[in-house]
Amino acid sequence: MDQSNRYADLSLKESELIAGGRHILVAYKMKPKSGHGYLEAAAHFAAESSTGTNVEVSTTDDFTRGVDALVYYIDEATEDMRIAYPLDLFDRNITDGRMMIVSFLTLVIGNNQGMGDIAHAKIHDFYMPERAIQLFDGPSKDISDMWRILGRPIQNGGYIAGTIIKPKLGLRPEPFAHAAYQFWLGGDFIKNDEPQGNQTFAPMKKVMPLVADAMKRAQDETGQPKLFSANITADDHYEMCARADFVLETFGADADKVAFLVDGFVGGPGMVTTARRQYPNQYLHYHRAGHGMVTSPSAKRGYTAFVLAKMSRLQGASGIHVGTMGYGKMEGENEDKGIAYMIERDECQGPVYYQKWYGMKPTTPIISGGMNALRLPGFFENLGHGNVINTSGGGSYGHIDSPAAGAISLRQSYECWKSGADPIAFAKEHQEFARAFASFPGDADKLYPGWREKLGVHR
Ligand code: CAP
Ligand code: MG
Repeated sequence: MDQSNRYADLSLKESELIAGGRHILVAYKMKPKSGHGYLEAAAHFAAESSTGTNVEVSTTDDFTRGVDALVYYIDEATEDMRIAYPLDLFDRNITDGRMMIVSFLTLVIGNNQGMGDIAHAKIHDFYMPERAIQLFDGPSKDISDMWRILGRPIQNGGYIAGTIIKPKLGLRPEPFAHAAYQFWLGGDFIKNDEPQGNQTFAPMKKVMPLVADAMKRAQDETGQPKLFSANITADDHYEMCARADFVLETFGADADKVAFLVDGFVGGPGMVTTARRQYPNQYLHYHRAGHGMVTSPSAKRGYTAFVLAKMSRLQGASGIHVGTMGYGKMEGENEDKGIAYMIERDECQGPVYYQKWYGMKPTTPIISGGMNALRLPGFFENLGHGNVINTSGGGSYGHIDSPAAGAISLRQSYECWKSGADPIAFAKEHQEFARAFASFPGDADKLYPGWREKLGVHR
């Protein structure tokens, strides 16, 4: 059945839909299966994603038609399809009238992912009107809270040098806490690796008191505050809260220096929002393991990493991983810097839509995955600033001198870029940075050819 009379209106103007403020707009790359007309398939897609199904139902009335999602733009050649969703379609909390990401996902990327007449469809951008921005929680804490704790200016406070405890799994409580202590002697921020929780060989109740003690000792030793992002991910929100409460109690007077890490893609929006609402005083660290299954450029369904990050700001993530923009080990490209800009600015042009955030707090871009001191200068140059949290696991624990030297090499790398110095010249004056060349010779050969001669390293 061709539903394009009802679920498509190509005369609608995007600028007017935006000015009206009563629609959420979603831009897809959509391809119908062969034998299906583009507009017909698009209209069926909008029907399934809003009020309809594949046939007319007798229970439809005029009000129903008023909340239909409407296809307002198509370009078959580029697979572009844009749909306007009336705000009233979206589920609102009975407790406080607020919006929820789960309802957004259910409609805009729900049943339409399994339709028989659609070859594939993927969200590349979406636009939220001001009213919707008002109805999402947004972050309660942001990077300025971390800068404040670190004793830095709360604007432009700069690079936060972090790591992930490595090995990823297999450290028992004492070696785990020792690894943390060693990094903190040189760096600011440590996160649990996302699989680290309450394994039998490293029970949280044994590990966390030792980590809290390591933090105290490192603070005493260096005279600087330290930060720890504790993984509280769990299926059961009571379990998640039990972990969070235990961590806060354990860190005691240092609990303000604790962030909570939630593996939000595998855990889902409920987990993110529970953490956001139960612990508004803690920095919420959104880890996104698994996202590649939908966000990878090779995936033709789901949504992009840009969309994931944009949703995380609405949900209230204080920070989210945004990849390394082609400088690390995970998939990504230089142009992914647009992801960082969208979540950290108050207004920003996305791939399709210009989004205003109306004062919603920013979400920190967290840079992670195969990074080290040698790769960072190029990364900062591409991004144009260093107001990020970076976690370099291998890049710290792989430094040949020590994890503290690894941490210091990261900070020096930022200073090198910030001062506009030539990395080789800078290395001659900065021992830990120089030793990063010998620690990661493969990267050094690639990024700084001739480094051995220039630095006088002959082994
Ligand atoms: C990085 C990491 C992170 C990835 C996730 C890992 O370790 O801990 O989980 O960064 O990717 O397990 O690989 P290394 P993304 O620093 O040792 O590479 O940040 O893109 O979500
Ligand atoms: Mg990890």
